[in-house]
Amino acid sequence: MNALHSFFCTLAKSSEEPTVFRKWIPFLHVYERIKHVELYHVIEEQLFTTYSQPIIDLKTNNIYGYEFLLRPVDHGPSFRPYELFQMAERAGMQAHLDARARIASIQNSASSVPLGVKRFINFVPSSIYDPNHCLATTFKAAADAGVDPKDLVFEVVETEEINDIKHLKSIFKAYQEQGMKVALDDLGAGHATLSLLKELQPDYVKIDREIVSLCDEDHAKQHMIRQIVDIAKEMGAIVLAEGIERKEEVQIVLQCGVQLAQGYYFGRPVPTEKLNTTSN
Ligand SMILES: [Ca+2]
Ligand SMILES: [Ca+2]
Repeated sequence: MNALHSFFCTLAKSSEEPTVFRKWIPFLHVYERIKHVELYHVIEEQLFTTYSQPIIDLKTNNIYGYEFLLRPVDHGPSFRPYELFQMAERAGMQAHLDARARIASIQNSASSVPLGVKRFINFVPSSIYDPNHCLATTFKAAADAGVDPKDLVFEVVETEEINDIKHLKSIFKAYQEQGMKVALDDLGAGHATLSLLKELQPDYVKIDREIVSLCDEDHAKQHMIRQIVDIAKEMGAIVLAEGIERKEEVQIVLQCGVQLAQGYYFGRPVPTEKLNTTSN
């Protein structure tokens, strides 16, 4: 009985939650934590690490930055990042996971990425209910790790439906007030549209891979890329093309005026600690 009791106490605990609320975790959250106990342990014991994928400046061919991606640790339980985030949402642990993932990215970048090279880090807007309060640990982690705020770019995570623009603007503002930058991810995919781009005025725009893939064979895609570049230029935002896999795509996005590129053509995600930083 004692073992069972302690098991349930563990499942009902999340270190981001104030102690006073721990007894009042909704049943559905506890149910999800039991149903996916392995994923629960991944989040609670932080059995994840970060991989980094290079972002190239097409003008200089130098590494401009890296996007940080969540991955399982060696010899730990395997998981797909989106499944982990979906489970975390259903289990009431999304804010906890999102904050830990941001902090891990910042800390891992500190030892492996040189000063001046940008760190693109994903975030889930709905997990940040009060920007200044929820991001305090992120800002502290950056200061403690000695990461220059200017080198941090926070991008709205790709699967998130953006239905509260006012809220998202307040998150962008909180980051920018710290001297950090913000990016609109997956532009051109389901949720991220040109009108949203105009509304949000991010520092960076990431064009979704769906538009970039085979853009050399599709005039409608090229038109869309040029449109995005024109709008971004007006607001002073830097444009990045995601999902580049072929030389032909590099040539087209360059012709369209895109400055940054990311994709397997330039490099796959690798464990952050294994980055070859000497090339910078
Ligand atoms: Ca992203
Ligand atoms: Ca993306």
